[in-house]
Amino acid sequence: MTDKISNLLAEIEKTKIENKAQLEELRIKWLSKKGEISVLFDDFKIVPNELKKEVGQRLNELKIKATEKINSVKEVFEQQESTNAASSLDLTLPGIPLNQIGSKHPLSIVKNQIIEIFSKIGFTVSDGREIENDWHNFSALNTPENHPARDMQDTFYINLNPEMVLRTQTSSVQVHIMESQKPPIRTISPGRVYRNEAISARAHCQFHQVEGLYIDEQVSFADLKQTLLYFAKEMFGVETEIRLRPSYFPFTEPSAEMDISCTICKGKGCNVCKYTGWVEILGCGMVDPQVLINCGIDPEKYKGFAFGMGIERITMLKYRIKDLRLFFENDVRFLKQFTSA
Ligand code: 2U9
Repeated sequence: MTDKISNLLAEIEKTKIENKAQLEELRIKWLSKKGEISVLFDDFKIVPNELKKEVGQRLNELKIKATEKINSVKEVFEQQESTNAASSLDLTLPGIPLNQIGSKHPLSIVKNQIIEIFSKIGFTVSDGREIENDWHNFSALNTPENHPARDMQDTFYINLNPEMVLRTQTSSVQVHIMESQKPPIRTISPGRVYRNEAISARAHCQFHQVEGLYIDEQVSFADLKQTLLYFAKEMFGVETEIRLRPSYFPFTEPSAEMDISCTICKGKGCNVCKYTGWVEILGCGMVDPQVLINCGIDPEKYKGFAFGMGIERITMLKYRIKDLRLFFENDVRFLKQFTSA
């Protein structure tokens, strides 16, 4: 028995393990349940009592040596593997493409289109604040103290300062421009506005507008009409027709609402145009001389036209979206339909 132990110890010490397969082979040979060391432990039962202590110690020593050899070689192989993997990693390779790419929000797509259309005919883009004072949001725009738009039911007032509101129209941006710049002024102001409305498929407490303003020495209603015809054809297709209906706004005189020929039925009549052949898309008019005076511009010298549209309305018409709430819910099933746009 002691000879067998000595021979196996010598074998363990001198054996060179070259690869993982050989390592596994030797682990089974030496240390498995039916391996050579287990067989020796089984034979230990028949060792005479007076030798049990010495043989037992040698047997334990053998088992420890075999286990240490197997574990240390295993560790070396594992280290070699991880350095090989690291050195074969090419960090300059392009990334793996993801299937789920992001998409532009439909309101951004349409807003950018509107900006592009007007920038082709010389309109700049003006940005402004969303929290505005009473003067820029209402008074300068000829909206009197008792006007229903100023009502708490329609406008969000800032609790700490009743002079301040969440802007209800982006024309407030253009009041700032008129106060600080000399005509000619040709600008559009896209942006978010707020109104105290109950949320439904057709109304929301926040939406987006593009308001336009052109002020120069000789600006006429004909210029307004031609500009808006150009816009309608660019936005909805060359075959699109427009019509203007008289209307009223505190900041323009005369004022009008503009319809386009229904893009869905081409004027024949459908449920989108309520069988009229026409769909309203914006409001417009000649800037009221009092608004020019309010902003420090001489109405004897300068005239101007202005228009305003809701981006949601244009987007709903373009993409046949029936519920305004979809724009604000961030539902991926809705948004991913605009991936290619
Ligand atoms: C200045 C003076 C006048 C902008 C205009 C409208 C008519 C209009 C609405 C369309 C749908 C708002 O989003 S909506 O509810 N807008 O009908 N907006 S004229 O008039 C201006 C702008 C700036 C200094």
